Amino acid sequence: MTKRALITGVTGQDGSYLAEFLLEKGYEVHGIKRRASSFNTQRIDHIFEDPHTDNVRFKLHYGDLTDSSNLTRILQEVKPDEVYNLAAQSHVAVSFESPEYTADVDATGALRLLEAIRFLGLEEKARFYQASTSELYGLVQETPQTETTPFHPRSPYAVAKLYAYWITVNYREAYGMYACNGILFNHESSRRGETFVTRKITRGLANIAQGLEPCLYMGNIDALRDWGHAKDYVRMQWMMLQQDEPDDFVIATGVQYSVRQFIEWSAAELGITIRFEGEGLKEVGIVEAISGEDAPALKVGDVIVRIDPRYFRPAEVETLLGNPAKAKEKLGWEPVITVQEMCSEMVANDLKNARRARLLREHGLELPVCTES
Ligand code: NDP
Ligand code: GDR
Repeated sequence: MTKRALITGVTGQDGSYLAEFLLEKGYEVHGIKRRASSFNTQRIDHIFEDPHTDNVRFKLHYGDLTDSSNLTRILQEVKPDEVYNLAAQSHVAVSFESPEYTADVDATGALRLLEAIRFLGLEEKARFYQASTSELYGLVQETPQTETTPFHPRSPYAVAKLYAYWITVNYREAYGMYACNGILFNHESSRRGETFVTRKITRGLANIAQGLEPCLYMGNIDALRDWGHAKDYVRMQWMMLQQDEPDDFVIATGVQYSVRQFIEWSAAELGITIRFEGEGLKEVGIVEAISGEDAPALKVGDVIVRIDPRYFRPAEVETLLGNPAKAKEKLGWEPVITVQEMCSEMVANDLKNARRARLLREHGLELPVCTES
């Protein structure tokens, strides 16, 4: 029997990789996409199947985590074996600007899905994955963080995700549902949203190197994160739903680096040696040396990184480091792609985009380069 999966957030970074992964495994994959005034399916266009053809295995449904009746109807129609709840207002800084909306989508949204599964009597059939997060640890109580480290969320996003975490545990305990939390540490890729720090850096520096932008404006570059590759992490989301018993798992690499280091690596990928000078808001990143031909717009001494207080958060998560021992032992999971390999992939992708934009500009076919991030 072909297994059927329903993915909320299918148009996002993880949703797109997970959809690819499940299609390769032979699943029929249903995704929920939001109505938008412009196309929002760039990450999944390559796996789109014309609904007019036979044996379509990838199907999209309009929906929103704020709309219970819509979720209930989709679940009733699809009757999935596995539900992956990846949809969220996922930007921590934005959650301070839109706390109520973030709670509605990220906290109540998870409840709406779980309750719809129960209401339809699907709780014995449908296995449920909740996209939980290392942001739950926030002000960390223990390093490295494990499944038993106490939580102390530091943003409206993290507080909303705390509710989603516990409501998932609660439905497992109260109704015997196969419901799991993946407590995932930061994971990135060339499909990462442009306003998350890694992508902002790789895209920003590639644009600067090609003369499309003058400078990268950053917030707290001393923040430490445990970064992995999204492809490794979606494999784990599926593995969690294939066990005999439901459980919660930390997914991380067990290594942490600073945002500053990620800037240095990304610059090095472009042949730029960067030197940081000054302190606090006055700190700048200066080009110290250039090799190769990827940064034709730059010269030694150019200031290409500055600090902008706009990108500091009202409450910061300074450091995160996960211990994935349980996932390794119980599921045999290990990340394959290193953070340096990931950085290299991301810079190569953004350099290709920047070169294309520069060529268009040179031929008078200029595309706007959005620097707001
Ligand atoms: P993205 O921001 O790339 O994707 C979020 C997805 O949710 C998009 O498809 C978005 O749609 C959709 N979405 C947003 N709001 C709604 C809504 N109201 N109703 C329905 N869909 C909605 O996130 P990632 O792929 O990076 O992350 C996936 C999940 O994992 C998220 O829940 C995130 O919080 C969580 N997480 C992510 C980590 C990471 O490092 N990437 C780490 C730990 C947890 P649209 O494309 O239209 O915007
Ligand atoms: P995070 O990711 O908040 O950890 O949440 P993000 O990449 O936004 O920030 C990581 C760290 O970098 C610092 N930082 C900046 N961040 C952004 N976005 N822009 C900047 O200019 C900047 N300068 C410094 C931040 O302050 C922070 O410390 C991500 C999301 O994917 C969540 O959905 C997910 O739950 C967690 O990872 C795990």
